[in-house]
Amino acid sequence: MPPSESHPVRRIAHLDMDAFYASVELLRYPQLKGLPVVIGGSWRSEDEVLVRAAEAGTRDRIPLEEFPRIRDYVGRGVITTATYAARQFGVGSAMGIMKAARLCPDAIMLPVDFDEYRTYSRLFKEQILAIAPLMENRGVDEVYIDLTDVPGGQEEGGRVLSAQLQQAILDATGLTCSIGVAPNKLLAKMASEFNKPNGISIVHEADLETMIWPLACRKINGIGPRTDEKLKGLDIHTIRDLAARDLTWLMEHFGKSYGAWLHAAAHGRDDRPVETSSEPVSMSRETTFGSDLHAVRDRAELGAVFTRLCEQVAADLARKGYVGKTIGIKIRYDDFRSVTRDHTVDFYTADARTIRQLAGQCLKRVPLDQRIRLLGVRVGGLEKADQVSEAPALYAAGRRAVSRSGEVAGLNLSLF
Ligand code: TTP
Ligand code: MG
Ligand code: MG
Repeated sequence: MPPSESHPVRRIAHLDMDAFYASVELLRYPQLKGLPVVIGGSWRSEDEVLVRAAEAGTRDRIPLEEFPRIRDYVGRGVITTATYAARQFGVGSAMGIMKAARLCPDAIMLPVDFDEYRTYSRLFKEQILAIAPLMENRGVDEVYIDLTDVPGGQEEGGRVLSAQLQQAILDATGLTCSIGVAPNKLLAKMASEFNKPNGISIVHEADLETMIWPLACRKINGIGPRTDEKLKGLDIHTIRDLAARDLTWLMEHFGKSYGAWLHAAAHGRDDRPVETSSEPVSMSRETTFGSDLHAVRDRAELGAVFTRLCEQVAADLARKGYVGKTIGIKIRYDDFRSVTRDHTVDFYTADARTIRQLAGQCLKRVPLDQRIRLLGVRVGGLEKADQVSEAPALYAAGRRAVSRSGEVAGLNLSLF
């Protein structure tokens, strides 16, 4: 259908906060502006200086030399994010702290404060909603916004309204964000990265060949590392390469539905609506151990951690009013290899013991002869608790009987 006054061109924005966790921390410590700062790691004695300053109301006056530095960190774990100054050293999200310390030893390292990030997340989203009510939550620091019918949303392809959104967010929070506006979510998501930080990028349908096709396939949200490897093996590197393959060929190599999706994505086609009440699809908890644990030797400790993770996920579900039917685990070994296993049952649950039972079954399906550095528990396939009927207690009781008899039968797999 050609655009007309009653059917204007879709203008979809993707808005993503810049270096979000780090930028929120910089609001507390403005003296760190422009410096390499990373966020991550667990609390340690060096962080006491931050606590004392918070109590005394002097956070913005902590002298630079008193801030904890990454080179002094001896624990493990990964960085959640880094300021743009730190990124110049090659430091970034999900990087091991040890590696980051080698790349930029002088970087200041601050512990994470999720409550604070959630507060700012709510705050910036409220600003958007006041201007453009069709907003889809995509996590703590990003949203899609349908600008199509918002007054001024079509002006300069959405640039005018985007600037207004940036200003409103900056005024309310002191934080900057980047916005991409395009005919759909797929392209908007890519566009929001074009001019980071504090940028606006406008992509029209006609810009596909010049702005999108030169990009690596991996830039498409939905092409993960495995597909990317496979594409490379087929000599497909850029989105242009992908667009050059025909539909049937892609369906032969990637299956009917994924092949068709790849074809559409390469041509910039995506009609997914902006979903205003986006619900979470899963909830998870994970923990990285202070030192690697062994499944047999450290069985008691691992078992206790495992139970606690299940209880935490159950509490998260209860607090948010969800139940789920896919229970999964994640393990990262000492060589950084990760495995996940999940299991879908035919009822919904938010019960800690049921989750523990089912997650325990998943655990039996992974090799446990190697040391473990991370353990995680996840519940997916979520529904609102008041929309479905739950049968956790009954199931948990039945399951216990099964696992007891399993042990009697000599199935020595139930490690936890
Ligand atoms: P991102 O939006 O991916 O990153 P960012 O906001 O830090 O930086 P950018 O300017 O490039 O958007 O993620 C938002 C927050 O989510 C980030 O500040 C920290 C957290 N996060 C993690 O904890 N681990 C991760 O691997 C990633 C990618 C993000
Ligand atoms: Mg971001
Ligand atoms: Mg983001």
